[in-house]
Amino acid sequence: MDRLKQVFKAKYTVSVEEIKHLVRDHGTKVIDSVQIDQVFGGMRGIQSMIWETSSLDSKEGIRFRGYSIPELRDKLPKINNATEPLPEGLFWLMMTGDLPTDEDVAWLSKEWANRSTVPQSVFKVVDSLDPSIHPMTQFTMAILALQVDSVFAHRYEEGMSKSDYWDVMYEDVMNCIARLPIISAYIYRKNFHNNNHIAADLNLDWSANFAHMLGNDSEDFKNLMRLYLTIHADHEGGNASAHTVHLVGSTLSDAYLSLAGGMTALAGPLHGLANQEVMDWIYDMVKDLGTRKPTPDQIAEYVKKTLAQGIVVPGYGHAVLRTPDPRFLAQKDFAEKHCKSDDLVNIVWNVFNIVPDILNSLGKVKNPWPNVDAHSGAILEFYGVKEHNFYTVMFGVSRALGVLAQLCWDRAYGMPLERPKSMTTEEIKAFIQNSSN
Ligand code: HAX
Repeated sequence: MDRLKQVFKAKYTVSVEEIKHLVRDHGTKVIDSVQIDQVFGGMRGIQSMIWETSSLDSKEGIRFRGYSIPELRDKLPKINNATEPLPEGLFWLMMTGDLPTDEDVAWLSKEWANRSTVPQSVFKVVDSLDPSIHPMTQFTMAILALQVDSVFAHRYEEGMSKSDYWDVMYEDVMNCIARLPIISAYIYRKNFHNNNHIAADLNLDWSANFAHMLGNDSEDFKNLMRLYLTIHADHEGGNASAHTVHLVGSTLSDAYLSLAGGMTALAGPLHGLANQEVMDWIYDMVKDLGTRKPTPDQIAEYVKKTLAQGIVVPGYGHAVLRTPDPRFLAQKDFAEKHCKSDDLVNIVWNVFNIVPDILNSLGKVKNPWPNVDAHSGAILEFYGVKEHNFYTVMFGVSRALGVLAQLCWDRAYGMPLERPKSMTTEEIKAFIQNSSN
């Protein structure tokens, strides 16, 4: 049993025992009662899912196993002369609840490199796809094609004890994560660089190798990738991509099928596609105003024009957060150090100064502040990744870390098939009538 698997097994064994007692002794206590406006309102705020890897506070933002993003940037190992933490360290933390050592992170980098061979059939699937198919759709199809190697699917077909589910889920999760940078870089180079592919350098860590395969070997870009792939990894369980992975996984679909489901949710414009929408919107603004250095007044006018057209300002607002997203602020901090004179980065910062007041003035937006997607594109573009419709794929590579770590926990806990109850409007009306009688 490998290093991480051993620690994971020891941790989940304790947790399973605790949960058994907790449910036995307190199972009938009520956490939350559900209101009718929540039933019609996208189930906001209903607490009904276990998610161990991270937790979201509306004011503080995300905490991974109790650590905020600034704390992670300080405490997670930065090996290989990195100035940002390696996502390998975050994955270890999400899997075990413990901060890893430098040796743990070095081991995990090597382990993912060893598991990174992508079956040729997956490249053939990608090669067969028309370039007009959105990169996020291509990415999802490539993940589905990777399922050919699912250890869980093969073992289940042979007949496997429930007590082994966690073990094979772990194997699938590790293999899948190891291969995602390779398939996404392949999609990138196929679509945007004439099929001119760059071979993996398996001596590099997971993010540095991704940077290398995308085509930028600078140390700054490698560090950006380490930061980017760390901060996008998880946002507790209720967001659409995470929840979808959890739901699909609850049917005993394997890690690949579950992740592909989550990626189709991430591909929506109200979720992960917002990073593409932000840059398209900024480009439209620059074109409309005829300058890459718009004044605050010009930006304000453009924002009002967008709203008057009935279009949301992309990158702003959130279903849970009520302050500027710490993931936005971490990227801003990085940009201040590395690209503070860039025109597009400055537009992002000026938009940050202007949009919240305008959104507040509408009187209906619950969170006028920027989310993670408001900043990422401008920095990626600075480092040469200029193709906006690839940005959500990069988000997906990172998001896999959190949702797949949680899938390991789901299997270790023996989580049941998820099956909430729905109601018709007629039933709600009858309920209101009965409760007012
Ligand atoms: N611009 C204009 N109007 C906005 C807005 C924005 N950025 N954010 C919210 N609103 C509007 C809503 O459309 C809604 O209007 P209606 O009542 O007319 O339908 C009203 O304000 C109330 O919405 P809310 O309760 O504040 O927000 P929701 O929880 O319903 O929605 C969204 C949250 C993220 C979907 C929303 O803020 C939005 O559409 N933002 C822009 C898209 C975006 O950036 N998405 C990425 C979110 C983060 C993420 O998942 N990243 O991957």
